Amino acid sequence: MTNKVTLTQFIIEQQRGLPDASGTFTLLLNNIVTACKKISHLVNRGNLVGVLGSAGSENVQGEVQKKLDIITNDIMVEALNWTGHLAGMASEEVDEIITIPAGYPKGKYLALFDPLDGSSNIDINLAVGTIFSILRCREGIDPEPEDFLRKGAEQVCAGFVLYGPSTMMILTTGHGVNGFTLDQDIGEFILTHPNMRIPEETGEFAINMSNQRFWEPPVQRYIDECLQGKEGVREKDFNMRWVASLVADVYRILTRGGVFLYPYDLRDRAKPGKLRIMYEANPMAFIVEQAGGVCSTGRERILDIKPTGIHQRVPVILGSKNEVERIVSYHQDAF
Ligand code: AFP
Repeated sequence: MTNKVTLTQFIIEQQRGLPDASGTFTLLLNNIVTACKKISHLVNRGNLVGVLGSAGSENVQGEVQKKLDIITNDIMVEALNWTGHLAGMASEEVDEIITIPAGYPKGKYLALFDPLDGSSNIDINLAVGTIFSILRCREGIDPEPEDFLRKGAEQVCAGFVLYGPSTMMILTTGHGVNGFTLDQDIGEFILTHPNMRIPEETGEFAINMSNQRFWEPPVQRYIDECLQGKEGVREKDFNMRWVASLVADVYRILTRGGVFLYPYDLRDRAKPGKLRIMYEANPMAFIVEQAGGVCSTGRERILDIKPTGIHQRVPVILGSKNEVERIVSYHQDAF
C-alpha cells in the first residue's frame, strides 16, 4: 500500500478542521495509542513473558482478576497520569476514580477505560481488547465521581483496540468510524478501514444462550423467532456467533452486520445487565451509532442514560438498525 495514512496524521488532519482545537486531544490520543501498543506486545508474547493466568484477586465487580487485567490497567494509568491532558481517570478494574498524582498538571479531559475486555479469553488465546472513552471536563479541577457520571452522548471520543490476529484500533470522534491496523514493522496504526458502516439488514445474532431462562419476554420472543428460521415468522434462517469478548463481537458487527444482546437479566435484580455503562456500553454505543447502527437497553437509547455510578451495569442491545429497532418494538409491545 502506498500513501499510508497513520492514525496520528489522520487525527491531526481531522482536528485541523475544528476552530478551537489546541492539539491537546491529539496528544492525549497518542498516549492512549502508546499504551495500547505496549498491551498488544504483551498479549502477543503471552506466556513467553509470564503474563497469563489468574492474579488471585477480585475486582470491584467481584470478578476474578487475571494478571493481565492488573498489568494492562497499570500500563494505561502510567501512560496517561503524567501527561497534563487529564483531570482524572476511571477504570473497570479500580474501585474508586483515579486521581492525577500531585506534581503533575491537570487537564481538561477525563479518560475511562476497560484495559482488558474479554479477559476470560486470554488464557485460551482468543481475542481480547482495550475499550476507552473520553469526556471533557472543567480544566484543572480535582474531579469527584459525579464529574464522570455523564450521558454517553457527551463523549468526545470513544474507541477500542482489538488484539486479534491483527491488532486494530477502531475510533470515533463523532465524525464517523475509522479502523486502523497496527503495522508491527513500523510500529504505527495505519488507516485500513475508512468510514465503517454497519449494514442495516442482518441474519446474524450474538447472545449467551445459557442465560435464556433469565431473559424477559421480548428477548425470548426475538430469539425464538430467529431460531424458527425459514419456517417461522421471520421466513429466513439466522446464524449465531458469541465470542464472549465484546470487542470481537462488536468488530464483527462493524464489518458484516449483526445484532449483539446482553439483555436485562432476571438473575439478580441489583444487576440489570452484565456490561458496564461507563467502560463498555457507552463507548460501544457511540461507535455503533456513528457507524449507522442502533444501541438500546430495549427500553431506552444507551447514550441518553444518566449514569448513577461509575461501575453501573446496563442491558445492551446493539448492531444493525432494522434488527435492533425490531427488538425495541417488542419491548414496547410488552411493557
Ligand atoms: P470478561 O472481561 O470478564 O471476560 O467479560 C467480558 C464481557 O464483559 C464482554 O466483553 C462480553 O461480551 C461478556 O462479558 C461475556 O459475558 P459471558 O461470559 O457471560 O458470556
